[in-house]
This record gives sequence, structure tokens and C-alpha cells, in this order.
Amino acid sequence: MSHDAHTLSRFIMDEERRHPRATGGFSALLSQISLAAKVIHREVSRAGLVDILGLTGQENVQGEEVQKLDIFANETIVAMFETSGLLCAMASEEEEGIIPMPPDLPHGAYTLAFDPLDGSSNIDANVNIGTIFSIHRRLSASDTLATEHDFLQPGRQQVCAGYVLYGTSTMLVFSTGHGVHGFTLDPSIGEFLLSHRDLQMPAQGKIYSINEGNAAWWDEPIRTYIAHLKSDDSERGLPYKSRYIGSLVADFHRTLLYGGIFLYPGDRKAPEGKLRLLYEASPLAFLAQQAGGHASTGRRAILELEPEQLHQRVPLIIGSRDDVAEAESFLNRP
Ligand code: AHM
Ligand code: MG
Repeated sequence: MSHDAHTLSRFIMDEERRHPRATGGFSALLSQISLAAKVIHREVSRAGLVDILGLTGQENVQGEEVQKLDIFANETIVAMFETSGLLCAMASEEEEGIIPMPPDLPHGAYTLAFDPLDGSSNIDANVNIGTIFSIHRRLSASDTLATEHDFLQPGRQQVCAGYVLYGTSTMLVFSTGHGVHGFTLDPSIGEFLLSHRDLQMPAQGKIYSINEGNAAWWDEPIRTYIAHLKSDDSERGLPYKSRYIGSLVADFHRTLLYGGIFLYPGDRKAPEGKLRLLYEASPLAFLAQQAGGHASTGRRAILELEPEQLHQRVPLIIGSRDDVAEAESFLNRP
């Protein structure tokens, strides 16, 4: 085994040294995210055992009610940050309004928007799920209470974004605007170890990812583009392979590593698509851009959108630079 394994804690310390004016608050934020990730990982990895834990004596005899995993993940993140003094407010997919910090504790300079456990339809099938997060600097004055307005900032203003993927191994992937780095959890020592430094997405891939079950409601340009990707034209590298997990984090993670394109477009039934701008599309768009890829609604760059609502939905086309550009050209044909 290599003896110079780079832990997340050391990576954060090194980053801080490179930015001597940093106050340490930001590093504390990342440490807190990694702690939440480990706690959620622990629950996710024993999810399949929940119904039989009584047999192994790991559950009390009264058989405590087992919490749903997405609720558990939400409460874990809220509890971990509420008392941290690092944030001025949070926003979660699981809660309608913003989550204020306790009034009697110090408030921090950052907002945190998150999807605590994305891909929830996959939980019971033992398929990958993830946590997505997005951090902005607050807009309002530090001596006032944060409002929803602090969250309605374009994605390009994120100071950190990332996700945790609970998969064959658990990974934390994030960017603070200096490249995208991936850390893999070694559960035996409870540490995230740097496994993917400065991830770069291939400029073009060979995989497309879309829920084709929605094809009946697609507009003509999307139909034409997907038909193009399926055409028999080996000289142009076609057809592409199709992969769709139905967990955004997992589908994005594959796209980040292998290249290609993921689409959740708007259609006749859901004109704005399904995915949420602030804590799904925008953080992944930040990572894509940092890795040399791109994210678009089909017409506009995701990172340039001015959000209007906390839970607003947005069509998402994300992946390799050239693939997204080609999709845009199909979608914008006169
Ligand atoms: P969720 O937040 O309810 O889990 O929904 C988001 C998920 C994404 O992970 C995934 O990309 C998408 O929904 C899949 O939707 P569909 O089942 O319509 O293909
Ligand atoms: Mg979600």
C-alpha cells in the first residue's frame, strides 16, 4: 500500500496554505460535509439490512421505527450545520422554505443548498444514490437574518459545489473553483482519500443518457437529436451507447469520467423538465465547467441563469463540451 495517501483533511490544509487569507471557515465547511457524508454512507450501506437487523441484535427489542433514508439524510445535514456557525441559512429539496440558523448562535458567511438523497426511487433496489450540495457567499449584510434572496444567485457565483455518490464505493467529488477533485471513502479508517485529482471530462464521449420513456412528450428537435445519436454512421462515431441509471449523481459521475451527454429536457408534459436548478443542475454545471465540460438548458448556460425560486426546475443538458454544443445546435435549428 502507498504510504503517502492524501486524505481529504490534508488536502484541505494544503488548499488553505495556498490561500493564506482564508479564515478557515471554508475548510470547516468541507470537513463538516465529509462528516455528514460518512454518517449518511453508514446508514445507506446498512439499508438492505434494516428489516433483518432484529435478527442480528443490532436493533432494540421494541424494534424502533426505521426512518426513511432521505429524511434521515436531510436531518443529518441540517443537524450538522445548524450549530456549526458556518452558515447563514440552508435550503433543502426536502423543505419548502429556507432553513434559518438558531437565532442565539453565531451565523456564518455562506449559504448551503442541497439535495440530501437524490435518486430516491433507486433506494430500495440497491442502486446508487447521492447527495448534491451548492455553496454561495451570502448577499445580505452579516448582521441581518438571511433570506431566500441570498439563495437566488447564478451558479457561476458558487464558491464550492459537489456531490457524494453512494455506490460500489462512496465518493466525495467537489470543486472550489480550482479543478474537480474526487475522494474515495476508505470505510476501514473512516477517511476520504484523494483518488481522482483534477478530473477532466473528455471533450466528446460515446454515451448518451436520457429517460426515453418520456419520448412521447418530447419536442421534435430532441427526437431528431436522439435519433441522430442512434444512427448507423461509424465514421462519425455513431451510434452512441445508451446508459440511464435514473440517479442524477450516478449518471453525472459516469459522464464526468467517461464523457458523453446527459439530458433531462423539458417536454410537453413538463416544460421545465424535472430537475431543480439550485441544488441539482447548478452544482453539477459548476463541476462540469471546472472539468472542461458544459451544462445548458439547450438555449442558455445553466451557470448564467438568474434563479427566481428556491425549488425552480430547469431543463438540463450536461456533459462533454462538444456533445453539449452539438445538442444545442440541434435544439436551436431554425
Ligand atoms: P428525486 O430528487 O425525487 O430523487 O428525483 C431526481 C431524480 C434524479 O436523480 C434523476 O436524474 C431523475 O430524477 C430521474 O427521473 P426519471 O425517473 O423521471 O427519469
Ligand atoms: Mg433530487
